[in-house]
Amino acid sequence: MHVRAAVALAAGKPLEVTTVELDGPREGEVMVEIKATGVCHTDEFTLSGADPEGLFPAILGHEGAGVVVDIGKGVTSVKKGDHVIPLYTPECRQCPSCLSRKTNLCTAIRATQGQGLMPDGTSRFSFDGKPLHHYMGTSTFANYTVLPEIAVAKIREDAPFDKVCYIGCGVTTGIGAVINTAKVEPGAKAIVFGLGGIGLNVVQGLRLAGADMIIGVDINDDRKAWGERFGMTHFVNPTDAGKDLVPHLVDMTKSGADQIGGADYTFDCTGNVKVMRQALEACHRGWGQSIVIGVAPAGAEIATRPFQLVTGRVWKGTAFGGARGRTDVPKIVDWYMQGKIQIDPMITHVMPLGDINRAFELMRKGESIRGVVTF
Ligand code: NAD
Ligand code: AHE
Ligand code: ZN
Repeated sequence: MHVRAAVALAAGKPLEVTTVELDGPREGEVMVEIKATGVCHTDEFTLSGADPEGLFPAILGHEGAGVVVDIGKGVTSVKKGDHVIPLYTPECRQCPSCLSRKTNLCTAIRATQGQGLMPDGTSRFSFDGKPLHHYMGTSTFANYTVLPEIAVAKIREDAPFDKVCYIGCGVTTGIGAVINTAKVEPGAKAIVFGLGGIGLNVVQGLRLAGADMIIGVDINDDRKAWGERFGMTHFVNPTDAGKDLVPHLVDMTKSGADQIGGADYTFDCTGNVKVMRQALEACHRGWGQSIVIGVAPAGAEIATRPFQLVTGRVWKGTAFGGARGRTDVPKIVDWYMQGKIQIDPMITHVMPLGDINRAFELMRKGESIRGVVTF
């Protein structure tokens, strides 16, 4: 069938909005009509050419929501008409990783997903008779897409697509990093580096977890008001603190008898490896944990003095906030519908597919929190 899609033809080029061909779902696959999709910084990271796994031409997009319109042979967990959120981290519940209960990183289809292909090694999308790559197993920058059954989370039907699409990545990643990965406890002191679409969700996750001190760090002063809106208690612009950023942050966290200072938890939501180092070194000696969320460009490496780890700081990373998608995503949709978490104010721009390049431009300029495309 013909579908409307934004195609990434080459790295560094704007997406081309055009009509492409989509084949129906094969065994174990479902076709989803995408109703809305967010644009995450990871889409920009891949489009820019910085992603070592980036493939072109491809249909990007991994933060969608929609309706199942067709199912392949053997599909049992969803049916036509179900509302779903595509999962770039699937949950097969059978692979060694899922069965370990130690990680959300299901390995059932990761190899083919990284090659831009469906699990059977082929693509469902084509353009001018040539195959197009899928992206992160989701390819939500199209009004219809095909996904493996294990890569969709069934959600309640009263949830608005143009809001809950954000749960497909940003919301779950930020809140999940706090709850699942760091396991932040009430009263904790935390620092969030980067107050964009992910960092603000870390902030609201910290508030939900009962953190006492939530310091936000961003080079964009406009982000102070944004952070405060979701629970941030202090703001620091690193440009003002200069080289003394880490000691400045450590000083801010000193209190009473504890004159050592340092945060219980820090989160990198920038993808900048220098910031990742600052985040680790701003942790409390003996127990502080730093969670890497940001995705760094090909070739980038992190560094610190091993002494930072010897003295008890812990460096961790998280993908999709440690969430098991089919199990956890419907619950996060419920939290939104119950008013426990906010999404609406973070969606600063809504546009049709034809304007999708504007969502990328707004993000590059720091003028949006989340741009959402509706179909
Ligand atoms: P964004 O562009 O909305 O936000 C990034 C923020 O970081 C901006 O506010 C920017 O001003 C700030 N920033 C940039 N450089 C900084 C610096 N040196 N110091 C302090 N602040 C700085 O991006 P986003 O959508 O929030 O994504 C953030 C990162 O998280 C990206 O690297 C993205 O690829 C990654 N990500 C990872 C996961 C995961 O599962 N691990 C999921 C989603 C996104
Ligand atoms: N392909 C990149 C890494 C990209 C990456 O780390 N992606 C995150 C999700 S970012 C969502 O916005 C992720 O889930 N990683 C785990 C995985 O299996 O991809 C690279 O550097 O090669
Ligand atoms: Zn994302």
